[in-house]
Amino acid sequence: EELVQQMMDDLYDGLREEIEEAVQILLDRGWAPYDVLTKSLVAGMTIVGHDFRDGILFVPEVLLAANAMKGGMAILKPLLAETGAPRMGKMVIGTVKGDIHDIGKNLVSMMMEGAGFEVVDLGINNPVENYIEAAQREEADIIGMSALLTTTMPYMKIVIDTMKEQGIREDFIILVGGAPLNEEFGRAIGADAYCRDAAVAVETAKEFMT
Ligand code: B1M
Repeated sequence: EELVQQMMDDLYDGLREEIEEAVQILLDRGWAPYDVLTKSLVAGMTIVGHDFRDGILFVPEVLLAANAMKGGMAILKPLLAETGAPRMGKMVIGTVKGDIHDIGKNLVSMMMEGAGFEVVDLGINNPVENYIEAAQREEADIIGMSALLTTTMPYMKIVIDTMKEQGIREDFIILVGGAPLNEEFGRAIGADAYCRDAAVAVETAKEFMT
C-alpha cells in the first residue's frame, strides 16, 4: 500500500498533521484500527528506532516522530476502546524511574481499555512509591511496568523486591514489558509475566483475571 509507505516517511519526518490525515484515510478505507496502529505507526517507529540507534537520527527528530505517532494514536484511541466489553479488572501502569519513554505504555493502556480493563496511567519516571500507593489506593488487580532502557529495566526488580519486603507482593499481578526485556528477565525479577507487546499484555491480563 502506497499510503502506508508514505506514512512511514511522514512519521520519520515527524509530520503530525500528515500522519493524522493518513490515519483517517486508512480508517475510511475500512482498515481495522489495530491494523492502522501496527502496520503503519508501530512499523514506522521501528524504522525511526533503527536510525536513532545508528546515529542517523537524533533526539529532537525522534521527539518529532513520537509526537506524530501520538497524533495518530489519539485518533485510534476511542476506536480501540469502543468495544463495550464488560469490565475485566483494574490496572495501574507506568514507566519506571529514570525512563521517559511512554509510547509503548500508552499503547498498552489503550489496548487494555479497549479490552474492558480500567486503567490508571501513572505516566513516566515512576519511583517505587508511585506504583505501590496507586495500586493500593485504586485497589488494582494488576500493576504494569514499562522500561525501554537497559539501564532502567533493573528498577522493576526494585519495585518487586520492595513489595516483597512490605509483604504485599502477592496482592497484585505484576506484568512487565518494554523492548529490551524478555521472558527470562521477567522470571528472574519475580514478575508474573513478561508481555512482548500490547496484544500479549491484554491476553495475559485476561488469563490472570479468569
Ligand atoms: Co529512546 N531509546 N532514548 N527516545 N527511543 C530507545 C529505547 C533505543 C532502543 C534507541 C536505539 O538506540 N536504538 C535506545 C535504548 C538503548 C538501550 O538501552 N539498549 C534509546 C536511548 C539510548 C535513548 C536516550 C538515552 C537517548 C539519549 O538521550 N542519548 C534517551 C533516554 C531518555 C530517558 O528515558 N531517560 C532517549 C529518548 C527518547 C525520546 C525522548 C527522543 C523518544 C521517546 C518519546 C516518548 O516516548 N514520548 C525516544 C524514542 C521514541 C525511542 C525509540 C526510537 C522508539 C520507542 C517507541 O516508542 N517504540 C526507541 C527505539 C526502539 O524501541 N526501536 C528508543 C514504539 C513502541 C510502540 O514500542 O515502546 O517497545 P515499545 O512498546 C511495545 C512493547 O515493548 C510492549 O508493548 C508495546 C506495544 O506493542 N510494552 C509493554 C512496552 N511497555 C510495556 C508495558 C507492559 C506490557 C508491554 O506492561 C504490562
